[in-house]
Amino acid sequence: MKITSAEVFVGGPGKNYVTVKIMTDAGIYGIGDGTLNTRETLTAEYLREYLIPCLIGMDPRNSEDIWQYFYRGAYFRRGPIAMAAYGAIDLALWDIKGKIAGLPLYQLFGGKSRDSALLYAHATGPTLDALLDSVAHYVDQGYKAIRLQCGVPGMPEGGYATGKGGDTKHFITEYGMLPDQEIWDSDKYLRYMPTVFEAVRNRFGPELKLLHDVHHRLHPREAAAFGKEIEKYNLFWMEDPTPADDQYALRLIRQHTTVPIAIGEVFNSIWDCKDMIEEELLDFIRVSVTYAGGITHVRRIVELAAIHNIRTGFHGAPSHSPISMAAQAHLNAWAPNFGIQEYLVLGTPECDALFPSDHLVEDGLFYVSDAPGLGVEFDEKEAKKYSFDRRYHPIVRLEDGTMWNY
Ligand code: CS2
Ligand code: MG
Repeated sequence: MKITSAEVFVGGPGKNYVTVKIMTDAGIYGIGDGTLNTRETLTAEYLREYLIPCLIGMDPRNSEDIWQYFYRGAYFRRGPIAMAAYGAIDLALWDIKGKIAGLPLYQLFGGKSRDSALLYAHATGPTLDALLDSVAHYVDQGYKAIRLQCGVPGMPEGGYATGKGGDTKHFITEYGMLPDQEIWDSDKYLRYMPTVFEAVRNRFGPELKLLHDVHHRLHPREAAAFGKEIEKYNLFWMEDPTPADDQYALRLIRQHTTVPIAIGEVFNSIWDCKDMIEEELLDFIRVSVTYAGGITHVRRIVELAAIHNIRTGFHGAPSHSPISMAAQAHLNAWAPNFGIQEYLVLGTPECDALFPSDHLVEDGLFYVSDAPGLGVEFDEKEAKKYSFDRRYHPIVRLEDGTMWNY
């Protein structure tokens, strides 16, 4: 069996999804997602200019060897762009493998460890009242786990994922045509945020699983003190308390608090998290199949995490297309150390038309499809409606102008 051609598409409803489609001489094809939010065309070019020419003629069934060929063969290893490109190909090759076998991917990983996977939704509000409405909205939809982001009095509206005015129930971060600027003040945030958890617990009780994303904004000592202070609200996790590239920061946090720590959405390889996993400095690993090298590489991270009692909490921001969400759904169905899945992406009619599938979300749970392979289609006719639209992440400054971490 041979790969005969591969194509890359960039675009989608409000998103620059990077979708790769790999064709074979057996008539079977596979699709993969290589969307690297706000740098999408770079992954597309990496695929078109460097990877696809080598792929032609390869046997698509040898997904491990093809992964190693690209990873070892590049000499300059890793980095989100390259890893997202290898990931896109890897997903497509696993899709092909599943279709050859006539089995959903979770069966090839080892079968189902659970009937459905717990999801968490994003509740958000520029004010506490708006946030409480947003939480109520997701509770009504049956979500059992909800991430809380709330505007902080004294800081301009719209700071990290908290929305500005209007209906924030369906808020999704908008990315500007040039970088928007946010202002941040850790002291104001640290004083206010515990009162938000208190209000949510008072209204929604002890059972709802609550998550919170600090988005890399604190110093290690601040994060340690914050974690200690919010222990009584029994959070499911505190995410990215400090800049994720500082692996040592977690040591200080860990020494002072038992609040569960989730980290890893910006990691692109096992080398970014191997030490923290082995030192057991985190509770949830948040890599994604998109920019951490696909199923082949992420499975290695999941296995390492499993022997250290660390659970998964794969990244599922809206920049992931339904293709990588599907790949993660198959891993979630199998992984003995599954924790939770972030969920926002599927569900709009435009997105469903572009990526038809029968994966099902009900009552805050994800039921993986039994269709062979990834169980997602890609409608090329629909894809013609969309084109690349350059977007940037916001940048963040402190009140005195100092650059900070988005
Ligand atoms: C966030 C992301 O989902 C999350 O937890 O941290 O929304 C993140 O801001 C984006 O993925 C950046 O592209
Ligand atoms: Mg995050």
